[in-house]
Amino acid sequence: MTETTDRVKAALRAQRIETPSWAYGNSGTRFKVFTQPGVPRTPFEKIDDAAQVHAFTGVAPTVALHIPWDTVDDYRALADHAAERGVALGAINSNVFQDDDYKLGSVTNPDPRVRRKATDHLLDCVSIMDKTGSRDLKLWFSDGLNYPGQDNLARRQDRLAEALREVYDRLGDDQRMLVEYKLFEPAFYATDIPDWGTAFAHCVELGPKAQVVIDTGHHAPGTNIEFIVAFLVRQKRLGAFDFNSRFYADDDLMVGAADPFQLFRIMHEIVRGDALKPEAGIAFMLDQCHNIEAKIPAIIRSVLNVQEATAKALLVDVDALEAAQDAGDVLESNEVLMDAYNTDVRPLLAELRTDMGLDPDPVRAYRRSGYGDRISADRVGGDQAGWGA
Ligand code: AOS
Ligand code: ZN
Ligand code: ZN
Repeated sequence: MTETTDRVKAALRAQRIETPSWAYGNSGTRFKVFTQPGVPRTPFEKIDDAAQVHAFTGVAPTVALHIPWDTVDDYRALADHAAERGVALGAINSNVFQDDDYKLGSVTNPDPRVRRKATDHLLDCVSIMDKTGSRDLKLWFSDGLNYPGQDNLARRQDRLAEALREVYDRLGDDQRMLVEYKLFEPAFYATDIPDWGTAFAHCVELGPKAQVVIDTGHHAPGTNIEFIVAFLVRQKRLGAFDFNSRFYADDDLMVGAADPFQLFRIMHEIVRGDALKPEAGIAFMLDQCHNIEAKIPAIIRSVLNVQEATAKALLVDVDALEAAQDAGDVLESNEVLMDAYNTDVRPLLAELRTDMGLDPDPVRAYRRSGYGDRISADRVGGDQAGWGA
């Protein structure tokens, strides 16, 4: 038991979870943005908040940026600021969806001028990565069609491939592009990268620096996401997760809140594929919006939820599972898996945090710290994240 505990603790200690800058700002739905006191007014303040999440959890040392929401004059100064706060800048998220020009698409737009503008933005993002030291460019396209016949589906794939190639060729040796797919929204009839298969095919065509991102909220209800994880890990094409949870659509709620069992199943495939360690190259990012709950403690809660699912996945008795699978024992295999899922890992995680010099209860420790009261008093006129992504 001690040996297992030590192994599980070592893996959890090495785990890294990236938080998104936009989750710290105000966000909402198309009906209403409820503003909260103390939200960051600048990218620098978003980093200050992200540093709190890392300080209380010990496993969230990087912050993803979004361009242009986090545009600053001096990216090196932002990176230095992050370092002073004990964190670093993570993935750069591009934005080719919020300009009027993109009504009919960005890189797939029928108008070559708009395509050029969108591709140039993506290239600019790579230049920003050169300054921030970020490894990953995350590409999400809102491109798609609302009506059959609106545009030529196949030609849009050609335009997409052309833009991706140009950006891919601009990447440095240590940089990657992460291609995100989404079944629907804002386009409702056809999305240009609707599923993992489309993202995967483009990545294979591009080369090894192109990897797929799985946003857990971007599938049809009932999709077996852990299958996608297992497949992409096996193909060495899973670059990142955008973790969040959903009841109906792309809800962007706290990961592990709607379906902790699904999160466990996903992490089980990660552990089975030996893909948890940072060297495996999978970025475990959150992509969430906290519309009604307090943001920093919600992000801390999300990190803890990922840790809990991971701890359970690490507790699966692999020898017993494989023996049962090889023997074709359906019930026993399932029971071995469920035993791990049903384990209360909270005491183990509390112990780990104490070992790491952290408070065993990060959410309450954050609340007690008074940081929330301080930012509410100090920051007046906090900005909107940009959009309820
Ligand atoms: C949109 O639905 C996607 O989830 C994007 O990953 C993301 O929220 C956006 O790119 C944030 O910048
Ligand atoms: Zn996403
Ligand atoms: Zn999304």
